[in-house]
Amino acid sequence: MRTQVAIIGSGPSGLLLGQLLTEAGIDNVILDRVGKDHILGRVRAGVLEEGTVGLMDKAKSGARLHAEGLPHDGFSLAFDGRDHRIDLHGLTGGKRVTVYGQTELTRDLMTHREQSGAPTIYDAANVNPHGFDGITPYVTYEKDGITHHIDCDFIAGCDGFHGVSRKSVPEKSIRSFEKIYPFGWLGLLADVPPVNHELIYANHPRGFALCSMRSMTRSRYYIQCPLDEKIENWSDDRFWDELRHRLPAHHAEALVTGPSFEKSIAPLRSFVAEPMRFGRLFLVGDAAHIVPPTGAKGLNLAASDVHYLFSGLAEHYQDRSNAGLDAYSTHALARVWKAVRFSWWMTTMMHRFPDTSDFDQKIQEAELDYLTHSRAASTALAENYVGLPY
Ligand code: RFL
Ligand code: PHB
Repeated sequence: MRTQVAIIGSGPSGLLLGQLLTEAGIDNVILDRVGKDHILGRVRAGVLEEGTVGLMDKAKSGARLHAEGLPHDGFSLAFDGRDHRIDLHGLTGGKRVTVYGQTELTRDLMTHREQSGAPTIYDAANVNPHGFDGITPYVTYEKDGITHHIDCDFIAGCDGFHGVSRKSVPEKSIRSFEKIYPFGWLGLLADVPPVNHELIYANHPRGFALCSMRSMTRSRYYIQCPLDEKIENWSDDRFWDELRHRLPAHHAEALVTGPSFEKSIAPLRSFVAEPMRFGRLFLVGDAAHIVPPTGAKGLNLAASDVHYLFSGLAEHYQDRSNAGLDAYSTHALARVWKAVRFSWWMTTMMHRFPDTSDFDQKIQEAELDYLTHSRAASTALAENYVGLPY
């Protein structure tokens, strides 16, 4: 088999890149080691920047997102028993975010890909990129006991943090930067109306909490937990009690509870691999970088990587110029590091760290007080939250 771009990974970055390429008349094949239902079963991101929404439109996959996504003009920071609203719309000159689940975005891209007839190979075992340091790269995979071979011009490594693409690069050619946080997030999904019409990020002496949603009838809640916490120790009742403790009283009283249908623990990490290009192999999204979810940036960074790579590939095929591809790593990393900084800062400001000294605690309180009372500081937060330009 031969294609122009072989894409490893059928998560949001692989699917979005694939759809943009297909719309531009550039052949591509997507390979994933698992099946469609497995991918759609992952509950992850919920907040989309305007740039991400724009890319979904460009990929002709944005119709349902516009019909069902919830535009949010602000969110609350809760601490000291009170709510402080960050007016995203007012502080950024009219920008907003859209609350729409990653699962739904992925489903829309998959549906559109099926309609366009572009090939996706699910349940492909032992996917491996080869020859990307030369001019004849190819990808091999196994399916039904047979080894297959796909010749291509370029390989896009969209295979997430645990994927094969980054690991295929010789160690001496790649540098990584990492920070592990001493806690995780315990998340729950339930078909109950959200406690507030906007998101609430709460800093409480018992730990961080986040009230998010997927629709006006489906809520997504998170609480900070120790890294060694076991999911089986958390009944729904225990989760709801703990969440109530961490919210200002008026929210705790308004909280509607019900049976959960998903509960999981995610560790928090910041990670960046540099560079993001190795000859004809490009790393995209979580394959190249991870951020803690506090700033809602992971999926949005995957989308901005896709923007830079798609522009470079379109330029290559349509204008016979490699300028965009040559600049991919530099352009993508400049935006990545700003989002890594923002996510680290939000995480540091909103969580309780096990080794916090009284001094550190006072600094955190002063920061929150400054942030919510200074228009300049709130603007910097809002500008980053709605997404830096690309
Ligand atoms: P994905 O989604 O991990 O997809 C990678 C795909 O590659 C496949 N794969 C392989 N295929 C073939 N061969 C191999 N060897 C392979 N290894 C892996 C996998 O099966 C998979 O299908 O990466 P991608 O596409 O780069 O997308 C990144 C996003 O998923 C991620 O950044 C976000 O979910 C992060 N994130 C959030 N981002 C936001 O922008 N806003 C949010 O509100 C937000 N909340 C979150 C989050 C992530 C969370 N968790 C659990 C990590 C909340 C949470 C709790
Ligand atoms: C979510 O809805 O899953 C979500 C929202 C905001 C975040 C992280 C996760 O910062």
